[in-house]
Amino acid sequence: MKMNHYVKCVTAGIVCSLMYGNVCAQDTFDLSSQRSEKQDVQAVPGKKVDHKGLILNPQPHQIVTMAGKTCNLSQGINLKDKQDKFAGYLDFLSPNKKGVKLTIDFGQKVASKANVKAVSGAYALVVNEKGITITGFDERGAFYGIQTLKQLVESPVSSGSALPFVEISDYPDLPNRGVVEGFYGTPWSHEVRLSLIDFYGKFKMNSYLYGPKDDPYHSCPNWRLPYPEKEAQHIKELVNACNRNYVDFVWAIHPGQDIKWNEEDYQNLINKFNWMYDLGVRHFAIFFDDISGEGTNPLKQTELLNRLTEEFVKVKGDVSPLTVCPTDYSKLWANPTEKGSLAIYGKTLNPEIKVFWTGDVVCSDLTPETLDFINSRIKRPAYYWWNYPVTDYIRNFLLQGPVYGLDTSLTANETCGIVSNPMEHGEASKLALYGVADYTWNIADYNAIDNWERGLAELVPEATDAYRTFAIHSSDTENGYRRDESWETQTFRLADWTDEAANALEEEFKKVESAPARLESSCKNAALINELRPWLTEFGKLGTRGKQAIELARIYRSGKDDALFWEKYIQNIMTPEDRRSYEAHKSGTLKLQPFYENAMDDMAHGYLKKLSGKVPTDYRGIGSFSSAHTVQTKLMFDNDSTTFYTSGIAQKANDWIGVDLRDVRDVTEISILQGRNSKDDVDYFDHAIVECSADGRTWKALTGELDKQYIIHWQGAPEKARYVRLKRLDSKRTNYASVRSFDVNPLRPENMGFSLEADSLDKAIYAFDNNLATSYKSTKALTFGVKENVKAYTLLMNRPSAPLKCIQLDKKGKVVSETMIETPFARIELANKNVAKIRLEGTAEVFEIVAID
Ligand code: LOG
Repeated sequence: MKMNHYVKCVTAGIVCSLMYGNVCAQDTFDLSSQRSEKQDVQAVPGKKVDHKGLILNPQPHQIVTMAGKTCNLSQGINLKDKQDKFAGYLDFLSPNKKGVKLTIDFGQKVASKANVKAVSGAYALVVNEKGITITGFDERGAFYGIQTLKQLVESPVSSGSALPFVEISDYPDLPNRGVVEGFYGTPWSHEVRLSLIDFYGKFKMNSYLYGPKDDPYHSCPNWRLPYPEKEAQHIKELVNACNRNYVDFVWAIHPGQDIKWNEEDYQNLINKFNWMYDLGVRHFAIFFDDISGEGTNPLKQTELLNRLTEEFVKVKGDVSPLTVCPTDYSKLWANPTEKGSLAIYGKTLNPEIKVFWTGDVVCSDLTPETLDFINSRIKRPAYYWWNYPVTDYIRNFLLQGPVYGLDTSLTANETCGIVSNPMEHGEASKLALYGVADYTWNIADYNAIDNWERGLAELVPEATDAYRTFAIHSSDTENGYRRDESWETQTFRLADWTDEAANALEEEFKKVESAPARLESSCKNAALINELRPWLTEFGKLGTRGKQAIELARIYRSGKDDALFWEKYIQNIMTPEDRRSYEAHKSGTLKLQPFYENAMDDMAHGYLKKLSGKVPTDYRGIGSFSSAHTVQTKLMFDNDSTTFYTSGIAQKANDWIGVDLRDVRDVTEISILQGRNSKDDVDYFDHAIVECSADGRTWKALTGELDKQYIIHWQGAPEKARYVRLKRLDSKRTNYASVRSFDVNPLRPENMGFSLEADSLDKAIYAFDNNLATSYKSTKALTFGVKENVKAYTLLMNRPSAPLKCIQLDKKGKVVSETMIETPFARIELANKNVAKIRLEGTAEVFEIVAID
């Protein structure tokens, strides 16, 4: 299981502009109108480039094309494989003694003649009248030259056989580039791993660290045991696949949770390494992340690594230097002092050992500052473990956005390499890895948007546009490591409607609606579609309801037909089951779903206000956190104490979470449930006060100081207020803040002002709460007393499965009239002044019974 500290960790890296933080200083103040869907995410840098049909990834460092001249491959190639290594890699070309000469060679001598940079993986590829020449600095370099040649052949510019004359001189910026399978959750399948290893080779990534948290033989409890036969066979195959792709297969062990610093466990580790060695493994890592207890001791950790270096790595002779993930892998909790474990690593750890770092927080951007911090302590360029596109902390999301947040001025002097920690969905992770491959190879030229555009086409050439539609709206995390999403789509609040904006958005929703079918029918990568499918299903539904929200808004805006509006409105609301399915596989959380939510809510509010003549009680969340003006706050008002609103960032001085009652009201009772669960939760204000305000500027305390109180209740003489809030007082706590429910003036059967008889009285009040967000499912009969001066009722229901009997009764219970109701929108005219009660018989979901005076 994931460690608890994680929630704390992801908080600090998110920049948050506290819109409400200084609200008191503003002149005009209307919290509800400010409640837009602004979110604090960094925009994606870069723009799409016209590559003139020459698509190469990673982007080579130097490429010179000679216009108009081409090399004709239709006769095949005559291979001069100087060191007899690559015949098996050229299946994209056909051999022919009379064909174009393809010379492949490598080694320092030939490389220096061909001006190839002296780093592993560097190569030159020349296509000219003499034929094709690939020169690698080393064998891996020559292999990379072949990969570039293959991409060149497959590029549209070559139309299959007419290669343009080019001179490419290329090399990797960082010595270590690749992937750490280091997530919690279902480890990748063998097939997916094999497919990914080919992908690494194709895009010049050279490192695959094997460390899935939920492989018991990597971690506790079985790290001391050899792999069972089948798994061992698989490891062998992975090593072979990596060797074929010039990828270092780095097998990692995660022993820290129960390691004993004694000779016996040292031998256990050596034994395990030897077994892995026998399976072909030549690269090893030790991960000390996410552990507690003895295992975290940095002196013991470095002692172990140094001893393994002497007694295992050097003794074997063909094993490369070790890699380690320290327990202090993020600035968030790393002890920065001389006595801290990072400084101890710096002083004592063998300088050849690579040390991982995840940045300022667990999932964070790669910046020169964070590398300064770590490198000055560990005394070597850190190995960056980028926790993207990993989703083990948000398993209901799929991250399909561009790779960005990696500084483009960095060099190998600051970082020895970068590995991405991907999603448990291996195929769906390829889009991000396509970007990581590009960035780590050629940092300064990295163009995030352009890479993403090329990646989409590379992965789903048959339906790139549909995949793009899905991906652009499936990028953000909603909470945690925020990513831009839907950046080409303009959404709006109903009050800002223009036909032009509405039509454009409607078109986009139609594309969203049709994307799943377009992908299902065209995309040839079945494994990818299998991973995407649950999200695609929800995505299509989101498209439909968004589109329908716009159609509905047109009816709403015309204001002509209340019955028609209601018919269409109920067809477009999400049932609790709809919400559960959407929650489980979310996309469009930054703009599309909020548009839908806000549009439906705004219409419901305006519609009910028009029918009832009163401001509806669909209260809204407000607060100091940036997420406080988003639809996420609705979870405080859903009458479900298992769902909660969470700040999504660390709490700090003066933070608050509150409610906009949408009108100045007499506040007499407030009930708040803090935290995500009932006890021992850390995500709450442990020192707080409840306040209210009529204007949002001056606040009046309603309670005293509340200490460590999850359940808060206040009752008192009426206070005129529009806003109520729970405000944090002095505290050392830096966790998120979460609220499960925030009830103001909760309705009760006894304070309704009329009699009520129903199967479930506490739920029957939802039919009279002047709020369309709640409803009551009546199964047999609902009977309510008629208040004085009421002339009629408007009934707003879900479509009834069978007609409903509406019986009007006098004081003595005698039937005055009986009618049948068959439509969801119905008006009940009182038969005469003696009618004292109304009984609705039958099964119906009642949203609201609106009394008309
Ligand atoms: C774990 C990692 C996990 C990631 C993202 C590291 C070094 N370790 O907080 O296994 O996938 O966060 O949730 C981690 O990042 N710990």
